[in-house]
Amino acid sequence: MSVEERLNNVVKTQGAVHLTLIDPDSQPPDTAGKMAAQAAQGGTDAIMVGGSTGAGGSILDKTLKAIKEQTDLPTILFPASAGGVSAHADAVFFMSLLNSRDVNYITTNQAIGAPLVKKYGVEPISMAYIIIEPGGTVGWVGDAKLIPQKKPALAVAYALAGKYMGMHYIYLEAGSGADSPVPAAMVGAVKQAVGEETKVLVGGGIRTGEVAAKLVKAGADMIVTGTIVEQVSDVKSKIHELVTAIKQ
Ligand code: 1GP
Repeated sequence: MSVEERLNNVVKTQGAVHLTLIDPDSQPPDTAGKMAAQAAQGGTDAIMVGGSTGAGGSILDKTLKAIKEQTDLPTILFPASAGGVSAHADAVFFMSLLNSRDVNYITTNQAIGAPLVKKYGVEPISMAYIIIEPGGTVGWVGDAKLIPQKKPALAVAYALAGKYMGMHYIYLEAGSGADSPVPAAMVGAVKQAVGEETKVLVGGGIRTGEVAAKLVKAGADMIVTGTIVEQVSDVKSKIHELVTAIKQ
């Protein structure tokens, strides 16, 4: 079964997926492996690996290897550029930053990275990446024309464009460590527009089970959390809190 099928199956049977994002730039590979193992014990469904800066090359490879050694969970690349492709991952969120002003983040990095994805045999999962205010580092790096929190219709328009271009997943991103996550009303409007088959991921600034549950209730199929894993001492308990809040 492909990683995409596996995730979609979790949505179908458990109501929602939880993804743990690990930034290779934030800790040594062995620590990343231990964090992933604890996240697995807490019930997360897969490990995303990537970051806006300093997340490529040998540090990326070593981080993935350490995660693979310590868990059986699928690993999914979350690349900021073609430099975020590694042969050691199971899958890659093959994204286009639809609301970027810079063609490099819409198609050029994708073209540079695509032959590597093929050569390495990493499973591509097509994704529309849409950055919402405040946007954080990724909004700045990706030169995104940030979607205002109070303009759900703009997020819907981009999400539909992604779906009509054939993307299976839509990622609504508020930016890592955002003060406020993507509003539930925006998530609901996007999910209603794209329908059941297209999966909606939400990330950026989600720190509690309560917030995650609200977003899933509004229509999110998958919740991504990253920063919180770096901040808590008990990763397993925090992930357990998030996972139990969003699953049926
Ligand atoms: C960032 O959406 C992800 O790309 C996760 O955000 O680090 O705030 O959990 P956090």
